[in-house]
Amino acid sequence: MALFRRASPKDGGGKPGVLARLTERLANTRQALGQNLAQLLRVRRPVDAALLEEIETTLITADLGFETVSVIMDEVNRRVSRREIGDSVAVYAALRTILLDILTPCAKPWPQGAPPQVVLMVGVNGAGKTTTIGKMILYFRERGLRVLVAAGDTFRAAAIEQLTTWAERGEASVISQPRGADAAAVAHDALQAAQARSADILLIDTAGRLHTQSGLMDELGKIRRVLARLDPAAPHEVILVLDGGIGQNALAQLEHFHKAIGVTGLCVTKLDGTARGGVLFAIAKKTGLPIYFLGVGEGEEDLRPFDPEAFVDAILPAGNDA
Ligand SMILES: Nc1nc2c(ncn2[C@@H]2O[C@H](COP(=O)(O)OP(=O)(O)OP(=O)(O)O)[C@@H](O)[C@H]2O)c(=O)[nH]1
Ligand SMILES: [Mg+2]
Repeated sequence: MALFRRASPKDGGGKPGVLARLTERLANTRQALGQNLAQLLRVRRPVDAALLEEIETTLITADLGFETVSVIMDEVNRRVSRREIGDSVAVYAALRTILLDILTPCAKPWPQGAPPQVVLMVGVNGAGKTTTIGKMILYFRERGLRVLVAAGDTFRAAAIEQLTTWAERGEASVISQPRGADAAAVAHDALQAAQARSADILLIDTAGRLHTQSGLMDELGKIRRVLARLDPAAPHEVILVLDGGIGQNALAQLEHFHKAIGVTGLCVTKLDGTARGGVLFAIAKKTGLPIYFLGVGEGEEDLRPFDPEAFVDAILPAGNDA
């Protein structure tokens, strides 16, 4: 599946290019990380302890997390002592490759298997689950897939309406039951419908929940068991939707959800308007889980298949010109 294009000279005229739009959306993270590093490293100077300390502080401030930063700094130090890095400008270039290397293992194409592929979307309240599903409906439909959605958030009538509005835009059918219904029953009906209608992909919305709400966490297990009765391989994917704006807390959420339901991949939302996008490096380093999509806005075009090079280019431009 073609992931999003890198910027090319053709992007120059008229409509801003894909990379330019991503750069604009990630402006706050670019400022926190790229511009601060560029300021520090743009003027050629020798690498000394004070400079290394300033780099470390900048990385921590940009939400990369202590552990990830210490791995990065170890690598920078190694390269300095091997004389691969001679000055501040070389440090900037090295940081770009080190950061890219952290993200690259997490860039995986969307997995494909025998249809219907069942995708359970989970996360805390307001993380962006329903919006991401809405964008995914359009994304997969554009690629010729038959999409079905399940309104598994049965707590609020508004949640069902929100999902239905997105589904109408994407000409996808919604399987729902009245508010208060059993979410596992909705998931069961939806998979039966997906099988009967030869859908390619079934996206199941769920209510937001916290790990402290054990009843709600158990409900995810029930959904899983009910789905497996109809297809032992279902759900094929359990996607945790993380709000990128919460910084390091995303890691704690991930741990809780992983323990409760087993997460197979991630979508990180709301990377627009936050300076905390550096958390992506911490997520990648600590989990190694596939990151399938980034959310960089509320519109349908604001779902980006994860492209580490484009992400690094957007927040840490080549040529030290942030
Ligand atoms: N700026 C921005 N806003 C987003 C993004 N993704 C979602 N939102 C907004 O975040 C708010 C919450 O999104 P929802 O999709 O309703 O979140 P949810 O996880 O389904 O929430 P609950 O169902 O209440 O748990 C909405 O106002 C969305 O428009 C994003 O990538 N960028
Ligand atoms: Mg929702």
